[in-house]
Amino acid sequence: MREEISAERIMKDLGTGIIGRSVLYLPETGSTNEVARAEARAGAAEGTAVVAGLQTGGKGRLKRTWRTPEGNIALSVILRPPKVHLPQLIMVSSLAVVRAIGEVTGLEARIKWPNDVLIGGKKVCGILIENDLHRGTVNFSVIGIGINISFDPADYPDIYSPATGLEAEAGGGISRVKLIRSLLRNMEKLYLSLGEDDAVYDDWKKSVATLNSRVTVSSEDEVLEGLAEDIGRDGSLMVRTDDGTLHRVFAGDVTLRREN
Ligand code: BT5
Repeated sequence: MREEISAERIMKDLGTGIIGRSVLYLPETGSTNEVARAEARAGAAEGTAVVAGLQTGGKGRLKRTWRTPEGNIALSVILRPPKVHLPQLIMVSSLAVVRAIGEVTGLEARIKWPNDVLIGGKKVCGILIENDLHRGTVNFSVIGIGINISFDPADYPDIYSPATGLEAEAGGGISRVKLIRSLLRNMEKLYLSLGEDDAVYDDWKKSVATLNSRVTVSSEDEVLEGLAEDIGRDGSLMVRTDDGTLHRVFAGDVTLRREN
């Protein structure tokens, strides 16, 4: 029997001050990011989380599709950060996913720059951050996180890179409620420590699997091939092409292929 998910079960004794102080649980929706954006526009408090048990119109980056069949997790959190913290939101969210997976399953997950979380080289989570700015200030950011729990990639032949789910990797059942609670707690801890020092950046960088490997980075106007040498505090990837030039690549408009 599938575990029951509810806002009450997610919020009970959660112990966070901001993230998850209000949770909206929808058994089924189009896209939690769309719901969260509407909630944010209507004035929802920072930290409000929208969780769905199934998405019918889940969004990836660059107008791609994200699959959330029943039994998986789609979650979006509304934040209202100062603009200087925007580049760190992907660090906060991807590292929080890595830590939550570690806590709940014991599995070691790694980050594929910019926005994927992998286990054993297979994608287990994708993150889509959407920012709403007005005249240089942030109205809100929506952090959308999709995690595969009970997911069989064979059902989706259109998924182009290797994918997996936590239950297949762990070899047993995973509590979605536990994972969501751990994720919200880890997000809060990391989010609140932004700006204090470089701890979030340093820890995130240690979890990025892309460094020191050869990569192909595709954007609309160019394809770069080279060595991923470093990652900046602004989240940009530094790629050294074979002619010796160092290129700084920003996440927004690129896809990345790791060459093995
Ligand atoms: C992402 O895009 O990986 C961001 C996914 C964000 C999903 C969350 S769920 C909660 C919130 N609400 C939303 O509507 N979205 C967010 P991208 O890097 O563009 O990767 C998309 C590609 O991953 C697709 O084109 C497929 O090839 C592949 N894909 C789709 N569903 C997948 C899945 N469940 N597991 C692994 N790969 C998948």
